[in-house]
Amino acid sequence: MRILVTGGAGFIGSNFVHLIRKERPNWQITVIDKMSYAGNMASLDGVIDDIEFVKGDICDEILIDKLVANCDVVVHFAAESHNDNSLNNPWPFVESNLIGTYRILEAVRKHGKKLHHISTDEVYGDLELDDPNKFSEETRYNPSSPYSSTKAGSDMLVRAWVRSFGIHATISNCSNNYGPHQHVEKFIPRQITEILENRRPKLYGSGENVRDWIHVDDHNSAVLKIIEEGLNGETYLIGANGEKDNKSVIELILSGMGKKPGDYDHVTDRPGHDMRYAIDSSKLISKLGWKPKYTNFKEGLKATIKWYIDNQDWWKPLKAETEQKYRKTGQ
Ligand code: NAD
Ligand code: TDX
Repeated sequence: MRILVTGGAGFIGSNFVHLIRKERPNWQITVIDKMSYAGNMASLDGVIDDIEFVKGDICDEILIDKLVANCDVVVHFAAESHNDNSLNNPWPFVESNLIGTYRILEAVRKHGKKLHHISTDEVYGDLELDDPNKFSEETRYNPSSPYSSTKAGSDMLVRAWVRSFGIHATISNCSNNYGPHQHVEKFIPRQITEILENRRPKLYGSGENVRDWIHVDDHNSAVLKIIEEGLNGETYLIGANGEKDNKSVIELILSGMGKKPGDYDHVTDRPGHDMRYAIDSSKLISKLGWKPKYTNFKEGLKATIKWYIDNQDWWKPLKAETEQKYRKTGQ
C-alpha cells in the first residue's frame, strides 16, 4: 500500500504518520506539506528517515498530479485550520481548503485513485446548549466561519466528484482534537503554554461554549478504520462523547498544573463564536466497529500537559509570534 498524506507535518497529519508507521509498518508513506506556519518538521522526528517527505503546495497542479499518480490512497489532512486566523484573513482558507481540494480531486479522478477527505464537525454550524440532539451524518450543513465554510465547500466538492465522476472517496467529520504536537494557537495548548510562561489562561467571552473533545490518536484510529473498511461515497462522523465547556477545561488545566481554578482572564469573544458542537458517532461504531481508547478526558489532558512540559523546544519557537497575533484582536 502506498499512501499519500497531505498536511503530514501538521498536528493531526503528523500523529497519523506516526500511527501508520507503527500499525502498518509495510505501508509506503509520502507526505506533502507546504510547511506553512502550522507545519513543523520536528513533529516527524522518529519517522522522517522512513518516509518520503515532499515540501510543496496542494494547489500545485503538476506536483499533485505526479504524487497522486504514484500512490494508491490519498489521505487529505492539509488545510488552513484555525478559526481565528480565518476571521483575520480568509484568503488562505479559500485557497488551500477549496482550490487545494479541487486539485486533489482532479488528480484522483484522472488516475483512478482512492481518497479519504478529512473534515470537521464545524460544517454543521452549532447547537444550542440545551439541544438534546447531536450532529449526525444527516444534519444539514450550516457553517459559520470562513474556516468552516471552506471546509463545508471542500466536502461538497468531494461529494460532487463521487456522484458526477464516480471517483472512489470517503469523508470523515471529526470533533475537536487534543494531544501532542498541536499548535500553540489552539485552545488547550495555548492555555498550557501560557501557564508555563507564567501568564494567565484566556477564556473567550463567558466560556460557556461547549466543544466535544477527542484524543488525536482516536481520531486517527477511526481514519485508518475508514480507509480500510469504509464504504465508497460514505461519510462517517468521528467523536468520543467528550463534551466539555471551555471554562471547565481551563479549570481542569489550571488544577492539573497546580494553580487555583479561578486563575484565568476573560478576553474578547470570537466574532460569530459557535456555541456548541456534539457528535453522534453511532454509524462509525455500529457499521465499522470502531471504538475510542482515550475515554477519560482528565487522563488524556494530564498526559498532554506533560507532553508540553517535556517538549518546550517544540513549542517555544512558535509562542511569541502566536501571542503577538492574539494581542492585535484583544484575545
Ligand atoms: P494544522 O494546521 O495543525 O496542520 C495543517 C497542515 O497542513 C500544516 O502542516 C500545513 O503546513 C499544511 N498545509 C496547509 N495548507 C497547505 C497547502 N496548501 N499545501 C500543503 N500543505 C498545506 O491542522 P490540524 O489541526 O492538524 O488539522 C488537519 C485537518 O483536520 C484539517 O483538514 C482540519 O480541517 C481537520 N480537522 C481538525 C480538527 C482539530 O481539532 N484540529 C478537528 C476536525 C478536523
Ligand atoms: O485562547 C482561547 N480561548 C478560548 O476560549 C482560544 C484559542 C480558544 N478559545 C475557545 C474558542 C472555542 O470555543 O476555545 C474553543 C476551542 O477553540 P479552538 O482551539 O480555536 O478550536 P475550534 O475553533 O473549536 O476549532 C477546532 O476544532 C474543529 C479546530 O481548530 C478546527 O480545525 C476543527 O475543525
